[in-house]
Amino acid sequence: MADRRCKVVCVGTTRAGKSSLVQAFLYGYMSREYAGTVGVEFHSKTVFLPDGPVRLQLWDTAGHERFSALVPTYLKSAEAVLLTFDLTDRASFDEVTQYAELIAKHAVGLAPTRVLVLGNKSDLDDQRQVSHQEAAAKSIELGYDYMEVSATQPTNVVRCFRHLVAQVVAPDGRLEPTCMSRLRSPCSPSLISGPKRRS
Ligand SMILES: Nc1nc2c(ncn2[C@@H]2O[C@H](COP(=O)(O)OP(=O)(O)OP(=O)(O)O)[C@@H](O)[C@H]2O)c(=O)[nH]1
Ligand SMILES: [Mg+2]
Repeated sequence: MADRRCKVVCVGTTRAGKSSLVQAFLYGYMSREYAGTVGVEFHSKTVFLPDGPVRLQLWDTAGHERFSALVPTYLKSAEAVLLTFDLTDRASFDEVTQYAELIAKHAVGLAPTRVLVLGNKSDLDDQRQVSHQEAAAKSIELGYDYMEVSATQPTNVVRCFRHLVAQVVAPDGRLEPTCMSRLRSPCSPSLISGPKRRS
């Protein structure tokens, strides 16, 4: 049983793939059928880090605007945030700025290192509307880290959750050892780190 708990709030435009990423993380697969989240869904899973187990409490919020009033409530007690957009949908990337404003307003004092921007659906490279460089530059400008993921394949799914939790467990901004070694590997461009600011 893990003593340490970490509350992660998933935000982002509707259909960006938040619930699919959570499913892929929890079960290793996702359903292709779209079933929009109604309000918010809660899940939990223990992640084993070098410093010990951490019980992850995942709050998967609905991106549809009719539920937008709920998001601030969950951001208020977030210890970490996954901000997902769809790489094949320019409009969802444009909303990253609005979500960053929401985070700044409601997750008061949350260090930017505890926010990870995810460009999802990297498997649909031929339909991509946002380049890796542009998304990484925007994330760095906001002080956030950036990673490209695919819930379908899945690619980088476990890694993004582990990276985020490691930021909470080691708030000095250093990456957990497994991430450090991967940063030197050929897949390293998938994780771009923003400047390490403290709250
Ligand atoms: N090709 C591809 N499709 C994906 C991926 N992730 C999600 N999808 C599809 O995108 C659609 C939306 O996925 P959801 O996970 O329901 O999106 P959401 O962000 O939770 O949406 P809301 O609950 O409305 O906020 C579904 O049809 C998924 O099958 C991915 O990595 N690749
Ligand atoms: Mg959902």
